[in-house]
Order: sequence, then structure tokens, then C-alpha cells
Amino acid sequence: MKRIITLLLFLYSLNASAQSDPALKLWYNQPASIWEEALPLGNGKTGAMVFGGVARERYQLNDNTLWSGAPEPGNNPNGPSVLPQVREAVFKGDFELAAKLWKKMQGPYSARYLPLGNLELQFTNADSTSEKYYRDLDLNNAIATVKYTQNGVEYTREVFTSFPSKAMVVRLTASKKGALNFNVALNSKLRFNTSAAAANLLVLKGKAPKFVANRPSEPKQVEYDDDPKGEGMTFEIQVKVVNEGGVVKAAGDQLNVSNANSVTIYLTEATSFNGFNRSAGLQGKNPSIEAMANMGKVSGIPFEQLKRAHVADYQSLFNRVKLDLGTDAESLKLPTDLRLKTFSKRGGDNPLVTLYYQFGRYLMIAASRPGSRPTNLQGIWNDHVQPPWGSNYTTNINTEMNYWLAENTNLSECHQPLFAFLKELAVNGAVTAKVNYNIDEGWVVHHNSDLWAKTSPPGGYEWDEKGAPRWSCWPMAGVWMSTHLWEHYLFTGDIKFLREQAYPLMKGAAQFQLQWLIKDPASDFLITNPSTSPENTLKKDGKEYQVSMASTMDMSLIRELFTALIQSADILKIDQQFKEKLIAAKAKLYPYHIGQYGQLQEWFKDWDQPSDKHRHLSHLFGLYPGSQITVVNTPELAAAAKQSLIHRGDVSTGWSMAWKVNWWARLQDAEHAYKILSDAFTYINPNEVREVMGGGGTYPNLFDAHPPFQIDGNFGATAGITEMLLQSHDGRISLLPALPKAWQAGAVRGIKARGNFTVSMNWTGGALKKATIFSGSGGNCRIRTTIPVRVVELTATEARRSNPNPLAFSYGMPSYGTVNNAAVQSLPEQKEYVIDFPTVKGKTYTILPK
Ligand code: FUC
Repeated sequence: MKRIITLLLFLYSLNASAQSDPALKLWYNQPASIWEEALPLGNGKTGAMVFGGVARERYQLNDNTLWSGAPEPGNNPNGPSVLPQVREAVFKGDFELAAKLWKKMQGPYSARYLPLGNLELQFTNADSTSEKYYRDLDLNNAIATVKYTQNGVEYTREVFTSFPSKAMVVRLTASKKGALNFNVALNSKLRFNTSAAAANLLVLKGKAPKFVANRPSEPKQVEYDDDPKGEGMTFEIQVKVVNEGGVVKAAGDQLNVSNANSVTIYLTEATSFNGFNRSAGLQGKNPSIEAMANMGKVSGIPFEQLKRAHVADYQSLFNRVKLDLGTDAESLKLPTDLRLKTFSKRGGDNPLVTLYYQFGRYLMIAASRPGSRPTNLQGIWNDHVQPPWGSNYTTNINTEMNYWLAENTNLSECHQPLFAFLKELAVNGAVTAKVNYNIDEGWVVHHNSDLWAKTSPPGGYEWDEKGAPRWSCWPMAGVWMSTHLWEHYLFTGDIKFLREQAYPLMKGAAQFQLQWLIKDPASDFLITNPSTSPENTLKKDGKEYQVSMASTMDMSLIRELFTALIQSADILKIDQQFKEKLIAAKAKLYPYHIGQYGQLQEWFKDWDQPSDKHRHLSHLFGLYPGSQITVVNTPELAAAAKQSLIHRGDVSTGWSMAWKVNWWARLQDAEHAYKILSDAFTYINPNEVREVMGGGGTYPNLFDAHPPFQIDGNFGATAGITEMLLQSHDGRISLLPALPKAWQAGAVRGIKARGNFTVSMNWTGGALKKATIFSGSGGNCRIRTTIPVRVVELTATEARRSNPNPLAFSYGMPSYGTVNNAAVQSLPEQKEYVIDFPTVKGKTYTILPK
């Protein structure tokens, strides 16, 4: 039996190493000296940043549910009486008064996402210098490794966080028996107490603050309840040390390991979080029960067995997609931080782009798994008690961007936490709709949310001078997030999901908007009032205004959702009356406008300034992630969007640049998309204080720098690279729609197109060589290529009519007005060939050049 297991293990390791790609490692020649050099691990629940120190190893820990505060709706009953005054001011053109009045409708800030603690290993024999230091994060198996030699002994530490085991597992080995000597400690930046519960078991019990301030000017900054049983989440970390050889004993609030041959450390943790609508302090779960139960399950299992289960689970998601943009033996010899520093000097680094791409997918698998909370501004990784922007859900771009890669990079399951969150937002958002606006149908979400599914507008009521209507006045997040449900359906064809989960939520978001929309007496169109274009101000007659009406983003979001719902009602054959209502409202929505410079108008009137470099370009929602503006169906609107992009420029914050990659990809401008993507590889030194809006880039650990660290840029760039290789938003599957010169030869396997098609391709000389398309749901497959192609298995026909596949949905042609035809930008010209072929569910089709 033992022999068989050994043989199986051997075969497994052969197989694992055969699949292991040496280019998929982030590696360094020195330990992390600062957080942005440490390497992230995660299983959706527990996050860990691995520092890899020789004398002191630090694993900085997070739990995805550990936030400050308690459920606080923050709804503002002033709303219904103030709203008519705001609207009147806007209609009169007094935008300044409108903004001032809106402040009376604001509510509190969101809760803050908090750090859990640190597991520290202090080595007693680490004074002498180490040699041959190496640390990495291997994306092939989601394991971080540290190796070094000291006094002739080779030391190795491996660590992973396991989704199936809900635990972090560390394995320490040495080339010489009895060489492992270290102390184990647990601490936290929050209130905590650590004790040794047994000779080999440490337990940290902690309590989170009941309130953490948003601004340094607030009188109370980090406020704890004096009563340990009072408000504020509690949490527990358990650490068990299992040694082979030597001794483990408790030493005060630490454990001491001496003369061990090898050691396995098991870590489990839990919080008292007991649902978005219950106080975790007063009605919380006992975190000890969960931490102990998980410890009980995991700590009897040998390291290799846990590792196998972890790798199998991780690879079941990660291995679905493979990207190859060419190899570069020289660049692989450089540690990751050096590659980043020299990226532009070396004229780019395709394997680094591939690594960055897969790192985005890795982060999604590590941070967003079924049952976990959705990823916040920092995913699940945060070391601050007062993190930038509270590490919250910022819903006017950041939360959505976090999920742009979920479907097209074949990680559909990882989208689930967002959908579960939407259900909670719909509950709270119905109350906000009623209290703040006296709207009794549907639900609404504003610009920030948190663990407690906050839906009311932030801004700090009236007390906060900095609480600005240009972002707080935005009841649109429910609409935007609901479009993710529709996209999930288009990518998966899961009609049960559409019927049971997506449709009711999408309908609720639309019901609110049907009542929020109001008729503009001057134009007769349905508009939003008040309205902002998130975070930007409109400049008019030398003055800046925050609030007006019918911003292009509002109208595009509503149009996108209404269109999706109209289509859904037909697919599901339900709700015809509601559908008619939507059709009627959609026809009256204030349309797009192409302004005097040939730009897509951001505002209700042609107030856009070519000199405006604001990082938000929300008016381009319809181009991406929306699908209303396409090069083929609406070339003039696409050209206008291009003009808007040119005005704003390329360099901006991390997430803004990632969005621009996606936009330029949708415009099929490969070189511009690639140029901005390359800008994202600007090395940002985490030791230097940088201006927040001074231009984004990448930290040594490949985390996106807004700056500071914000994970949206990582996710947005991975989505954008996919968008350069494959698009499917306009009723066709475009193969290689925006392939830059820098990627003349390459291959991609397993990315997804709407219609539940899985696509693999390779190309040389910038032209498609071969594609295979797996049909997950059957139905017509319409592909668009830049060279003539054929389908090996059958005879395809030239596409003529609209695509009969309901998942290959085209948004049609939204109406628009234009003031100056002469100014319209030209679009890159691509010759295109579009063919149709019927597919059978479960079959694969081969596409070759003709
Ligand atoms: C919005 C953006 C900022 C930042 C913050 C979290 O306020 O405008 O750039 O991303 O969210």
C-alpha cells in the first residue's frame, strides 16, 4: 500500500512539474522590507502577505469579513422634502444651490476593512548572514516559498492558504537534522490577547473597533466599546505547531521550537460576523467554534496531503487559461522587481505581461470564492487600521472593475460573491429608496458600500466640508452592478440563474430607476435629476459645478439595464407588462450627443473641456464595460468616444489606465491599448511617498499602484488583455481584434466568449493560425476575423442577418444627436470577415485560415 502511495505521489509530482511553467513565478533575491514587496496568498476567506524574512518571518493576515462597525443604514429622512428643492434648482440652472441642498440628503461614511493580525516566526540562530536567498510566489500552484542557506544548512519554508481546508499551512524544513530553532508569535494591530492554550497551540482572541473614522479631522478616530461584549466584531486565530524531531513548548504567550528536523504550522481563523444585518458584537457568532472546528479537521492531516488537495482545487480554476506571448530567456533570469524596473528600457517584456495577466487571475481565485465576501479596494489584503478610502466597496468603478475578468478569463464561479452581495444590497437598498426618496419600488445603492451592505449616500451628512456631492449624489450603483448578472448569463447561458437570481434583482434596480427618472420640461425626455458624472465637475463660464442633470453615464447605465431586462423578459417569457413599460421609458431616455469637438458629450449640454484630464471617464460606459457603443454598429459614437479618450490623455491612476486599455481594445486600436498597458508597468517604489493622483504603475509585488495599492488596476488590466485578444459584445466573436505589433506570435487557451463558447487560438506574424471553439450551450456561432477562415468540421456561411443566438446579443443602435459632423475622429480600419456556423453543445470546432 505504502509503495503504491509513493508511486502515486511520484507520478503526481512528475505531472505537476510537467505542467509547471517557470515563467509563472514572482521571485526575488531578498526578503520583503515593506508590505508592497510581500507576496499575497488567499483562499477567499483568509488572506496572508508573506514577507520571507530570514531572522523574522511575518505573515500579515486578513479575514474577508473583518470590518469595523455594525449594520448602520444611514438613511436620511430629510431626503423626500429636500429632493424637490434640489430638482427645482437644477431645472432653473442653479447647480451651485442644487449641490448645497444635496448635502442635506447625505448620510454617514462606510465601515472600514481591517487587518486581522500577524503570525511571526522569530529565528534564534539567524544572526549570521544568510546566503543563496530566494523567495517566490508560484502561480502554477499558489504556493510561496522561501529558501536560504545559513552556516551550511539549507532552509526551506513553503506556505499556502487552502480553500478546501479553510486554513493556512506552513512547512519548514532544513537540510540538517535538528536545525530548526524559532519562536512562534501571534499579534494584531487591533485589541487582542494571545495565550498558549497547549504546548503546541497558540490562540489569539481579538476585538475590532466599533467605529473607525473616514477623515483625520473627525473627533473620534478608532473607537472601541469599553465592554468586551459590546459593539465591535470579535475574532480568533489559532496556530498549531507540529514538529518532527526536537521539542515544542509554550513560552509565555509564544511557542518555542527547538532542534526540530521539520515543522508544520496550521493556522485557522474566524470572526463573529453573523450576516450583513446583525451586529457582530452583540449578536455575533462565536469565532472560537469555527476556528477550532477547522483546526480540528486540518491539523491531523499530513502536509503533503493538504498540499495536494490545495493544488488540485487551485489548478481546477487557474489551469483553464494559458497565455503565451513568447518567451524571453534573458528576462526570466531577472528577479521580478528588476524586470519591472527595466521594463521600458528593455523595450517591453512579453513574459512579464503574461505573468501580470495570470497574476490578475490568481488574485481573483485567492480573493473571491463562493461563500466569501466580494473583493474590496484591496481585494482581501490590508495592513492598515485606517486604510485608504476605508478599503471599502467604492461602487462608481472600483467594485465593478474587480469583476471584469471573472467571465472572460473563465473564472465564472469567482463572480458569485458579488451576486450574493447584490441580494443583500437589494434588501437594504429598498429601505434607502423609501426613506431617502419615498420610492417604494425597487432598490438603490450609492457610491460606497461595506460588509454591512450600506446603500445610503455617504458624504458625512452636512458636517463634513469635504463630503462632496460630485461623488455622493449617485444613486446608480445598483444599476451598474446588476448588469454583471446579465453578463454572467450571456457568458454561461445559465437560464435558471437568469430566472431565479438575475431577473428579480435586475428588475428591482430598474423599478427604482423608473421612478427616479423624471421628465425634463424643456426637452420632454426622461432624465435623471440630480445627476453627476462620478467625481468629475462640469466647468462652465469659468466656474465648476458638481450636480446637474442627465449625465451621459446615468443615461447609459439605465439604457444598458433596461435593454437587458427587455431581452430577459422575452427569453424567460414573463412580465410582458413590465417589459412594455421599459420599452416605452427607453424610447424617451435622453440620448447620447456628439459635441462640438467631436467628443462624446459627458454632460447634458456641450460643456466638455478638451483640457479636462480627470481620471474618471464615466460617459464612456457604453463603450466598455457596456456594449451599446461599438465600432461596427455605432461607428460615429465610437469615434466620438475616441475623441473623448484623446482629450483625457493616457497617464492617470492605476485603475483609470486599466479602463483605458479596455476602451482602446474595444476601439480596435491595438497599439494605443498596448501603449497604456505598457505604462502600467511603471515601477512604483513603495518607499517613496507619491502623490495620489500622480500617475499609476506597479509595485515590486506586482500589486497595482493607484497609488496607493488598489487591486482594481490588476483586475482591470487582466480583463483588458483578454479584450485585446477576444471580444464578443456586439453579437459576434472577434478573434484577435486588437493584437499589437509587440505580440506578433502567441497563443491563448481557454478564454471565454458570450454564448458560452470557450476559445483557444494561436497566431504568427500577427495573423490567426488556428482557433478552436468549444460550444458549451450549442447555438449559432458567429465569428469575426481579419483574414478569411474556414471551419474544418462543417461548411460555414457568410453572416447576413442578425445573429439568431440569443446569447450573442447586440444592443442595437441607440439614438444620438450631433453638432459638428466635421470633427469626428476616424477609426482604425480593419478588413473583416464574418461567418456563421451552427454548433452542437459539447462539440469543438476548428477554425483555420482559408
Ligand atoms: C474613487 C476614485 C479614486 C479612488 C477611490 C477609491 O474615489 O476616484 O481614484 O479609486 O475611488
